[in-house]
Amino acid sequence: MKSFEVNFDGLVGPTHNYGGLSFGNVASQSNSQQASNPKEAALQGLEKMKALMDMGFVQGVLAPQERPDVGALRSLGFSGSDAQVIALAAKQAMPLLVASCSASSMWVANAATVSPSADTADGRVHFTAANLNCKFHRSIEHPTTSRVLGAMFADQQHFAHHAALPAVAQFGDEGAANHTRFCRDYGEAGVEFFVFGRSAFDSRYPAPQKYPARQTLEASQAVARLHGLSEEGVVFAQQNPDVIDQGVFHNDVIAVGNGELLFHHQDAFLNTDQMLAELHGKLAARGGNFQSICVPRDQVAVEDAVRSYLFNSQLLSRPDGSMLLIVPEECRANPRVWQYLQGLTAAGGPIREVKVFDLKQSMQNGGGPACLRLRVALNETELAAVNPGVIMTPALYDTLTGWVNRHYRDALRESDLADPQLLIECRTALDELTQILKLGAVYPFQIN
Ligand code: SUG
Repeated sequence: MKSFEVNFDGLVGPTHNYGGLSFGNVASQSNSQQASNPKEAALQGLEKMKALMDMGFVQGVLAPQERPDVGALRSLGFSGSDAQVIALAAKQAMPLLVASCSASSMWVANAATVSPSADTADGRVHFTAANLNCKFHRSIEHPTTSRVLGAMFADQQHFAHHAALPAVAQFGDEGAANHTRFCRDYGEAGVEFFVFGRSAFDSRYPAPQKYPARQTLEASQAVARLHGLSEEGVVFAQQNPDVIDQGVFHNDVIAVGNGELLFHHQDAFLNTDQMLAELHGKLAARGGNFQSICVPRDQVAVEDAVRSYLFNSQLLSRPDGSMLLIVPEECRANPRVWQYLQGLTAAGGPIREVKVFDLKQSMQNGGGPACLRLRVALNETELAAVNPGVIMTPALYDTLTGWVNRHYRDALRESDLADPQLLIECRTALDELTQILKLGAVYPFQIN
């Protein structure tokens, strides 16, 4: 049976703004308070989805969330009508209003961890929504994420959904941003690679000194258990704490994998040789031939990787067996990174082509091409069981661009977040979106 890797991209929400909310994420911190352009952000994302669809990849869409999250503000003690809740928060605790307005659910690589049916004990595709509990503005995403994923992958015969892990730092889970799957073919059993930043219960693992390690070993292990993965089908590895302290807040800022290939920076991991040997051995036992491309620090420094998001790229398999790398414009702007990429594609290795996309609106908050997509490997039967409303088509692209152009503002500053009209605009847009994507009622304003 044929199988596919489907990329579900997060549609940028109408409140996209630069809140400076993510300590440890260099772009988020340095662009704080700048004016954003939500319309441009959403259109840039849609452009990438369309381009992948046009290249023949199966492309999906993941809906944004209702913001400001009035329910989250109410849970923090603000009361009255929705407009009063927003006004009170703006007056008394602006940082909380900003957090409740974040469109951060666009970075759907953090929405969940997904294990394809070929890897799981019960032969279903498993999803665990990420608790994202390192940052308040992201910790409020998972209830709606679960409802949206449930509406997209509703057939229980094929899809199993797990609630987010307990919301404590010991089980900090950032979803697929720290998870990669290696396989010979998407439909065959593979090796799932979980990268963690620290251990919550075992002090032998070093931790970063400056910035938080968002993903714990214990969270990764829990997800692997929930999904029914076998010991032969998983590898756990620790991220190098020094690179977390340089702004690598997720592993997908320093490594990307696809098929049998891991593309990574020299400084990405601890105990790299041992880890590569384990990946090689486990994939070989599944009939695969693991390969890795290590980018040396003397060609691309960690700082260049963080600024350009070279590794926050999409590594895609083409029908002829070669691979394509989708990178953000910032890679072309960095001479060392661009030179490295020229050499990489000329070298005759598996990565033959680089395509560049302008995702500046998202990049300024630390979200590149890889952050914007959730990968779901599906066989033909499973793909047929996905809600067809969320699969990108030329007609859906036209509908969504029209929808964005009608509902989104082209400038948003912090002071605009206190405007009660923004909530009304967001709800009006999302109500229409649930009909476009055939999701049913998934938002708090629709179900409460
Ligand atoms: O969690 N930025 C996100 C970026 C997530 C990137 N995802 C992956 N690497 N997979 C984060 O730090 C910034 C929001 C703000 O500052 O307004 C933010 O949440």
